[in-house]
Amino acid sequence: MPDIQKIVVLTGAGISAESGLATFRGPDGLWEGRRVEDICTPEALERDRALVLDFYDHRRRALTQVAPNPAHEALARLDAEWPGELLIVTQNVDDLHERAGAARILHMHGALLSALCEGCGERRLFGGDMLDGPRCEICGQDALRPDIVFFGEMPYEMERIERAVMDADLFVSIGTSGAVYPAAGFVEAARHAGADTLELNLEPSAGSVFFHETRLGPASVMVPEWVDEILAEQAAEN
Ligand code: BJW
Ligand code: ZN
Repeated sequence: MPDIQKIVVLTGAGISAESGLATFRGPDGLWEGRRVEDICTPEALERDRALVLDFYDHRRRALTQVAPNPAHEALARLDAEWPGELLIVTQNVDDLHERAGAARILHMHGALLSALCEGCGERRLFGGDMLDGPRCEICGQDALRPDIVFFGEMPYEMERIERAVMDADLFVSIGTSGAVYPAAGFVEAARHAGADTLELNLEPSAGSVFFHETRLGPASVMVPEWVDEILAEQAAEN
């Protein structure tokens, strides 16, 4: 492998599947018969606010029943031990990367444990239920919604992510189907800018052809193997 300093890791629902959180587009997909594109929109929130708040209240409560798996733990180890630049960009709204100990992470699609006030725009840590829940602590309005990026909304921290992707020496995608943009386009951007690109997934994603290498298997096995490998290579070079 050429000299690698700057790594960007993109994670998706597949990394949390073995912790017991359902993916979106698999046979046991999260929306059971409904298309994610139909419920995860600002229009759905406007049409049936209670349904959407209740859906995310259930998901928030489910977080207490799950724990990080060896894939989250391996990325936290990479974060602790990698001496160069690292950015873990997760599309996931769970907090399993943080609970495993990762610090260099951002949630581009928002977070279940955060509330966004439609009245004043404030984002706050939030651990309870939103349906019949509290008012905004800042402006007092009854306007809290899940701090989740719906279809048609701009993902968080795009400037920072795009800069990291364009600068990366290595771009690694883990457990994502490559069905949702802009995340699905990161591999082409990184490769075009000169990065090595690696995919770790259960099956080839929609964008598999854009990766230099694809390794197929469960994240709990493939991610620790890759982290061991890259840390060993780094140690051998120094
Ligand atoms: C395992 C495993 C194991 C299983 N081990 N692997 C037409 C063309 C192109 C784009 C568009 C278009 N029309 C509209 C768009 C844009 C739209 C979009 O992409 N739509 C597509 C449907 C086409 N995107 C947007 O609207 C985004 N915003 C936007 O584009 O703003 C404008 C903009 C312009 C310019 C620059 C930047 C922005 C917003 C997207 C918001 C997505 N929100 C969601 C829901 C939020 C969270 C929630 O409710 O939980 O985010 S949708 C859902 O999909 C969720 C996920 O983060 C996201 C991606 O899913 P993911 O993680 O890939 O999961 P799966 O289930 O699809 O795949 C799991 C994978 O894991 C599979 O491959 C399995 O094989 C694998 N796996 N077990 C390893 N054990
Ligand atoms: Zn407010």
